[in-house]
Amino acid sequence: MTVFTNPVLPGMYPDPSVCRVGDTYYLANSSFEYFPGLPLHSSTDLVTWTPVGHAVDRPGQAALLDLAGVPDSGGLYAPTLRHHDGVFFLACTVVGGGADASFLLTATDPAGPWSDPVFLEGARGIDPTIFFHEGRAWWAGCRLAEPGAYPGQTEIWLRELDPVAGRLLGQEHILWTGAVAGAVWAEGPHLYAHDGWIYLVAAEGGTERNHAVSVARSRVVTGPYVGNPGNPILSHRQLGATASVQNVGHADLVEAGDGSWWALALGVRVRDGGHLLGRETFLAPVGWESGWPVVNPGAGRLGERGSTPFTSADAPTPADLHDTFPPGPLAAHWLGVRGPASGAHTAADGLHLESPPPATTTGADTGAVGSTSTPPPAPRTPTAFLGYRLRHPDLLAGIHLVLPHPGVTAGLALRQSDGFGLRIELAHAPAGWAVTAIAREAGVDTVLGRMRLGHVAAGAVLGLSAELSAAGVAFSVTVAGVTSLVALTDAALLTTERAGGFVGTLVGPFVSGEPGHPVTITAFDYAPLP
Ligand code: 6LW
Repeated sequence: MTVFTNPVLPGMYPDPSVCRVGDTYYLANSSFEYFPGLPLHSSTDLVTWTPVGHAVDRPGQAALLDLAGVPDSGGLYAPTLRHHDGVFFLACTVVGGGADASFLLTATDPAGPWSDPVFLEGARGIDPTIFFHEGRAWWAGCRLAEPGAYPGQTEIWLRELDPVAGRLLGQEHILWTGAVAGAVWAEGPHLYAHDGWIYLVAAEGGTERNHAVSVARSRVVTGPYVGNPGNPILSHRQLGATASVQNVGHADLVEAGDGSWWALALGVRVRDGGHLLGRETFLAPVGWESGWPVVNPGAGRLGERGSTPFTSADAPTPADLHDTFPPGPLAAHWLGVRGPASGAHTAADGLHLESPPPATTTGADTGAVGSTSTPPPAPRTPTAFLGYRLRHPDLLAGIHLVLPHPGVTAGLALRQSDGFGLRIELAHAPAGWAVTAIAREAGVDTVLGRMRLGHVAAGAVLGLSAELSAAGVAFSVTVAGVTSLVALTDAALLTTERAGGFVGTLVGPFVSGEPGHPVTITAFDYAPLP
């Protein structure tokens, strides 16, 4: 038995999709504009999730997907992961780039290599799913109904799939428009065979407070589907604004080896009316009653805790991180924005992070990949940034850096989007070195606090940190072993409720200013606070 606390996969891991191969479960999540994209985890107990890699981890894949051209919260949406005949299939959509289309990736080992994307002609909309049944393969997706009976009405459509050629075949079938009349965004469909029925599980209500999961069933995959009279089978919308976990929806079900069923769904942890960790992956048991799935029987919502009857083959991933950027490839927990962070290199003394030249950058925070036909959504300063997912409501994160060249600015950023974030930065002004804490809201920077350091010896190592708690975000600087508070500020502008979009907050080092002067970051530390 393994006891769990929800979320089982904390931090920005939305739109979970899960499949089982023998005793091992594999999980895929959305990753939007970040690279490497489409994180994959494995587990033997459905609780302890170990990173196994990313389905999009080559610059060439990012270029084919035009990741460099996607806006904030565009990019790689809601994937579906399935395993059939020894092959992993991953269906996904890239949104907002030049490509803006659904595609298929395949691999025989989830750790890779994954194929280049195969774009499916005619696969309109988002949230594709794949279903292998009785020797045939099917592809379903979600798109706006045109014309819809009301604004935001979507339809779940289905066609047969040739999984080898990556082609849709035959006639299209409209399966479902959602359970509740007037509900927007029936989306995130998944199909399952159970007890002589085909079940269609889909989210609806939108990924905000009204999010929910509903189910319909049919004797044949092409329909007609009849809704569960007990719909929705999962939501927290009825709990009201004070619930600590909200926006629950977008579930994928999996049958365990012992015949038990489980759901992985997204939810958000709310503090002061908002969430800034992004949409996280939660686990719930699923029972069957009168031919319909019941999520968390007897409770009807996600539990704070629970247990599975399985044991883990892996040790849990430690919550603390002390990364000294050892020579070699950058650890996969580091994310680049819209492509690999090209200004980042590991060396014997740590990370060398260098501002990209203005002429070749496509925007903040990115080592651009591929060609960019779409202009960036907002003017941005060329910045090199590496991001690490925040996973805890209370945490301390910091970097140590060697005093940089006076022509560059280096710091620690809490990134929500290009337009929204908080940061602390070290820069040289005529009066000497100064550390400044800055809030960025809707693209406008406001100074929160500044500390003049005056003369600092060349080669000195300084610390910059951000402490996140119910009190807000405290930015501090450490010079010669003395730590001083630079600013204490509200964390609200890191929340999705304020910044919009689909992603959680990342923390990590950034460098802007003159190219050609890499800044040495000797360590990054992250630790949850009690
Ligand atoms: C995704 C949709 C959703 O495509 O949010 O919560 C969208 N569900 O299914 C972005 O993650």
